[in-house]
Amino acid sequence: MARGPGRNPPNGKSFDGSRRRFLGSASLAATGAIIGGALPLAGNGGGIPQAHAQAAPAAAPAASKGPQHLKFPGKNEGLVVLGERPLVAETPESLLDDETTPIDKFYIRNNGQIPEETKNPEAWKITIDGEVNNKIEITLGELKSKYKAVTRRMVLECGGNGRAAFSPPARGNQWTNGGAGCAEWTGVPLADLLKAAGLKPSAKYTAHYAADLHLSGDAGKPTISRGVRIEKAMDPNTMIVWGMNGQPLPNIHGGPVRLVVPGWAGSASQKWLTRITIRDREHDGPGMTEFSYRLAIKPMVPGDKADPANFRILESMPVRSIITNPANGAKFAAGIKELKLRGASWAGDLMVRQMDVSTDFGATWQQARLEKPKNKYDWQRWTATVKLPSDGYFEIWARATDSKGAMQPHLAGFWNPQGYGGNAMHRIAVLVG
Ligand SMILES: Nc1nc2c(c(=O)[nH]1)N[C@H]1C(S)=C(S)[C@@H](COP(=O)(O)O)O[C@H]1N2
Ligand SMILES: [Mo]
Repeated sequence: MARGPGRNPPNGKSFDGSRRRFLGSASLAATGAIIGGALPLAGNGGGIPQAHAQAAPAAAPAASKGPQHLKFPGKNEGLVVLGERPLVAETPESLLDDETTPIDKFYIRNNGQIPEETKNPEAWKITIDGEVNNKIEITLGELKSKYKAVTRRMVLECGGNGRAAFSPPARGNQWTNGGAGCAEWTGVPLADLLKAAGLKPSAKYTAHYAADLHLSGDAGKPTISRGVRIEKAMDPNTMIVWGMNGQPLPNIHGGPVRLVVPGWAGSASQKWLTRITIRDREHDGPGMTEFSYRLAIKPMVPGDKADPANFRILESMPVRSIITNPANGAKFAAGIKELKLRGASWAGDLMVRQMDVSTDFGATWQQARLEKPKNKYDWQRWTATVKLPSDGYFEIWARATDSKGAMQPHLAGFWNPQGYGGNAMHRIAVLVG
């Protein structure tokens, strides 16, 4: 098969990721040092510890062994491996406690093979073609010298984040809430390049291509190729980036250069970016069709056979919040009467307008203190101090409400075969005394 229209010869060679092992020892999991899996959460099917309940689908035979921790150069061993080939790892909520997610704690999502790191990042080429007046071919070095760089702190979130809460289980990586992170991205607005290229009136949609090889090794098959409506591509927050937290963008996160399309499913944020083709219609690359990154228009019966005609593309991600401290399963000395909580919240293209917490299974709620974002698409950190009436077992529940009034539900609703849009409240269990 010939290479797809937008596919450059890869700038870097790929190697077969299957020859590497990314699993660390299970010892961390066993000690419960990072995630306290030892305390059960109430009401989720007979007191199964949450970590196990979430890994229950048949697709995850490792469930009984507990979380499998990541072993990867430069990465925190608290990350949990959801898949080895392709490599996918999520960040437990308690590791998302930093204002800016450090690179070592940032989640990893690959669909294909991980390319070998390029030896000459400045010579990396990006092409912009399709429905433009002037096709652009630019190296990363030229991009850095010709355009004005900006830095913004923005959330990147996998479209499937929250999927593990669906019942019956939905197909795909069983993300809990850890398919998200918030980093400082440095690069140029994609709009600046599109303006230089000159969009034709027919320009409707983008199509993104990259250098990572398909798992099959077939160079003619894009691993994943998604796109966005031209309005989103022209949003000044949609960026081509080469810097992450002040460092050169690491290879595992798509270095030397990637897209960041904030607020929308992370799959639009093409890593190892080589080409953007402007199309006169919705893109149809791998990841765009049937049930991929799509939600049911007319809500369907959970688990039923789905009809592709009833699906529309997922764009903005739903409102979500996490408790980042304490960790699920934390134990406290007897007699403490209050608990300080910290967390994060975000809402796709929207803002979070209110954050609430409960210590009594949602019978009563208390408003948390919500911080302002640094810039649009930054997450909003929150804090709260809750009183505990006695020693014993408590659950802390957290829920965010977005700027249009939508609040996180108790359950992952609006079931769809690949489990998008699941934004159930985050719950942790704690034990006092
Ligand atoms: N080239 C390429 N880009 C990609 C992917 C991929 O497999 N290949 N995965 C996408 C998905 S599904 C997500 S959620 C984000 C993950 O980015 P990260 O690994 O830096 O966290 O990258 C996106 N960009
Ligand atoms: Mo993703």
